Amino acid sequence: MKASIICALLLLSVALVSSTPVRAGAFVFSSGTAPELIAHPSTYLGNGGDINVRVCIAPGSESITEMQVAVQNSVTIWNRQQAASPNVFLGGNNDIPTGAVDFESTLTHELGHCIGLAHPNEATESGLPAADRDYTKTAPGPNGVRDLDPGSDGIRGSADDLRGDDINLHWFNIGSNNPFVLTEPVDASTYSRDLGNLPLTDTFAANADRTVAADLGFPGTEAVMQQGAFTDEDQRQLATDDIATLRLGMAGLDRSAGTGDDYRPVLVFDGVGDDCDITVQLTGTSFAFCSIGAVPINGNSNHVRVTNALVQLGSNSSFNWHFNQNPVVVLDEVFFVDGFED
Ligand SMILES: [Ca+2]
Ligand SMILES: [Ca+2]
Ligand SMILES: [Ca+2]
Ligand SMILES: [Ca+2]
Ligand SMILES: [Zn+2]
Repeated sequence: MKASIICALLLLSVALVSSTPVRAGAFVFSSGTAPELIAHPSTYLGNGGDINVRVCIAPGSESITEMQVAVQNSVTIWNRQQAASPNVFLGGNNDIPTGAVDFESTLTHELGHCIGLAHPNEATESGLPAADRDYTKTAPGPNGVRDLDPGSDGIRGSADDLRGDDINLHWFNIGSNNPFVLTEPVDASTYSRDLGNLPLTDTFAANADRTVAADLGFPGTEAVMQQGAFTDEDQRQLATDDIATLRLGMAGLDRSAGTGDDYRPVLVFDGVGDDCDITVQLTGTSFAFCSIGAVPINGNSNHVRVTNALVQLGSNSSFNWHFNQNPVVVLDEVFFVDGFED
């Protein structure tokens, strides 16, 4: 039996957007009062092109030497934007010792938070019991509670869920409501969180959870941003939902792909230091913890950029981390074909 462990996502503040802490959506800081909010990496100021996002290891971290390859791999994986299916490898299908937790898989999830992505599921911040956390990310809506009915297929988070007045926060592709298929161009003409844009037979946005994936014909696949890690689990490659959400942000402030404000985040590993956009530290007793703030871009309350991102993963004495030492291949060509080829 695998033990499930979960990361915490601490949203420190959004200056001028909300004076109180808000819950995460498919984009961090989206909420029932700001469901359309899109969060961008810290260095996006509304101008198009490549934007560098520097990633450092904190000088006071444990295991600085051991984590170098894994940190660089996570950086490469986000830059590469290549979806894999399957992308979940358990037990004998990975290089992780039994009982160990994969540092690289966990860090890749955390880096997603640092560049604006939230959990696509009703994660711990929903307050729901573990069994219900595979439902699609929402705000409770007017009745103040999350309405949870898995529908006739019995699968939580699938397209036939009945969610009452819950406010959907998960962006879905308008044509298919399938988080494991990418619809081009990725922008607000093809992706929506308005349930009125669902296919006629669907009642809610489908989540990118592994059970839903298997039901849709993509076994062994799950969004990296889905909360919940297991021992002896390799989830080092992104799924389509991760990339679609990131690319929706990359369409820029006008939410239209192919215009001048489009950008591409380029994460840059900058060694050991404390002046980076994202700092990674191994310390403490919490499993994995990501704290971020955000500020509006150009006074636009529906677009924020993440600030001061700090990732803390728990100490080796509390967690049995496995540090991957095999560099992933950098495929430069996929970066530049048609701008944003996946
Ligand atoms: Ca293993
Ligand atoms: Ca269902
Ligand atoms: Ca509700
Ligand atoms: Ca644009
Ligand atoms: Zn998380």
